[in-house]
Amino acid sequence: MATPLEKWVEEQAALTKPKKIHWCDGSEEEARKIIEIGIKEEKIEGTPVFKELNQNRWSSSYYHKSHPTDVARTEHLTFISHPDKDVVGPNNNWMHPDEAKQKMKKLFDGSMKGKTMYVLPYMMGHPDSPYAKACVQITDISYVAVSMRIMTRMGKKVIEKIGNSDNFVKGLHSVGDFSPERRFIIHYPEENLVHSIGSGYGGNALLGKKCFSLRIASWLGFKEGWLAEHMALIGVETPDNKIYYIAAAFPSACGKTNFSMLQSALPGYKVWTIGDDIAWLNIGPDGRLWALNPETGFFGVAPGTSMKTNPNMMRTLKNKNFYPILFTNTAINIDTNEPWWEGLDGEIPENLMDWQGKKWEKGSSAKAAHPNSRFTVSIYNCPTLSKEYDNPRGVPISAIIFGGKRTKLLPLVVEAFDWEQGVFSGARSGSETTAAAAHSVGVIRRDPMAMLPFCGYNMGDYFAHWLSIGKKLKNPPKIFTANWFRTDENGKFLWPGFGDNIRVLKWIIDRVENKAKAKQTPIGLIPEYDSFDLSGLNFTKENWEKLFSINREEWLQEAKEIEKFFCQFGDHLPEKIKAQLNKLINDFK
Ligand code: SAT
Ligand code: MN
Repeated sequence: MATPLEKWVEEQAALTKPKKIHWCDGSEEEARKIIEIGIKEEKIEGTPVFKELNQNRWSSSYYHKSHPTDVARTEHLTFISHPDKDVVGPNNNWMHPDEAKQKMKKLFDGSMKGKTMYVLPYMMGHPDSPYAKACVQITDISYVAVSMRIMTRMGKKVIEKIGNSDNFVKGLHSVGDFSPERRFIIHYPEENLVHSIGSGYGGNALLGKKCFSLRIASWLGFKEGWLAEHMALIGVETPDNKIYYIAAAFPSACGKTNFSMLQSALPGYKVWTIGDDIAWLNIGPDGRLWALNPETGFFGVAPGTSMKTNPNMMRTLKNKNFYPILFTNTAINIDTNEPWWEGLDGEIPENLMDWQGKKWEKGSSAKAAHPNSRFTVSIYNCPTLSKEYDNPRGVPISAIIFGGKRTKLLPLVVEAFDWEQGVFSGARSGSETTAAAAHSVGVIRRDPMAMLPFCGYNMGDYFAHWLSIGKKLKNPPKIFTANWFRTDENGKFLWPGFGDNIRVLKWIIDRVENKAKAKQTPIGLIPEYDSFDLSGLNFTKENWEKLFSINREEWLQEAKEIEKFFCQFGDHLPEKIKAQLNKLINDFK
């Protein structure tokens, strides 16, 4: 008798009609074979899926050039499919499951003809963790099969774990013809199911990542009493060898990966890495908040990564521990066959091939590496990996940080008065769009808890869920907001950032230990000048005042915009969040 898993795979094969089916065991040997197939057989518009890079300088590294229209997440083609539109909320695109299923059936029909169907059994979370989830993804491209080996715990054991049960998260993925017109990423939260077609790009195609571990998982968390969050997870070791665990939410392009492996500028302090993108937060048996990273790898932005900005990532990329390492849409040094990107250490090479496979003209204003070019590398390569990373329980959280990029308005660090106000400060947070889109520089995109593209249900209910988690915690972690990006009147960054962000973490820990002084303001508690470690930094009191200044007019304007944003959630917006907004306005009047 076929198991529910076997039956499901058979049904998908009957629909997509692959040439053959390969059940992956997740071994290194298998990954080598699949990469070989990607080099020799599989092609995207005539280009092999993989190309071997210089193995002497970048061991186990391979290059992948994606379809040129397929270089980022496509939020407008991403849907939550549930019978009730209201439940899905204004923060998601909605499609009725009947319509979605019908549409997808047509698109998947025969989509794997002539191709291999890879069946990938994987766990999100440590297999011994009570919080882990068993999943199976089907895909038709070697790149996704190999990426999933890096990003998740993949292997036969998962099949044993699933056994005869139907309790596993299902993901059906096909690159189809890569056409944006036939590209859809559809989540069915009631069925723990994701359909993805038309894209091979990370967040669209590695279904364990944003699709399951955030969108579907946020839904599970809402029903089961936990939180799936877009957060980095670190341990900060103090000079007396105590380790404090901190979860930090930042929107894309705010340096979350750099933060997760920060090299401390303060002697005696050290940051241990647990995760750079996703954290699952559970209320432990002791009533504290516990967190784990369900992933096992980094899918990081290459441009800007260097020995200066993130030395530990450069070491991770040169580590031989775990096979393989993938580079997607970077440039390639033609003479040495090494990956290259803007911001990498050293001279710009003489002969570069750009991310579209064309010779790059030196001095050209076009980028050689795509701005969203990526590396995919195992977390086990990371020299700062925390000893607690594989602990099935996760780690106890002492503090939560909500961040964003705000060149004005928001001080470097602010402590919330309590959980409720902390949830409000996460809910109102936003980030400025970057200079990449010239017309929209400085535009604020509200991005509550950095979850706007990833919360799988009505965000008003999500705020309420956050509030209810706080009520259930015996000793809720302190909540902070952080902003590394404030500028002075000449547009110059006020704060050095990177390794110096440890000073902010130190103040946060001192607050957790009731050791540092803080000053009350309408938006929360800010550091007293003499309670914040600026030792060894040439940082003037004048700059400090600018970094922590709170401008009444700007905040009243901000409050108006927050109100406008909140409005869309109608009666799903919790009264307590409304009350927090009113209090903010009154305190400034
Ligand atoms: O969604 S991805 O994981 O591909 C990248 C991101 O964090 O936005
Ligand atoms: Mn992310």
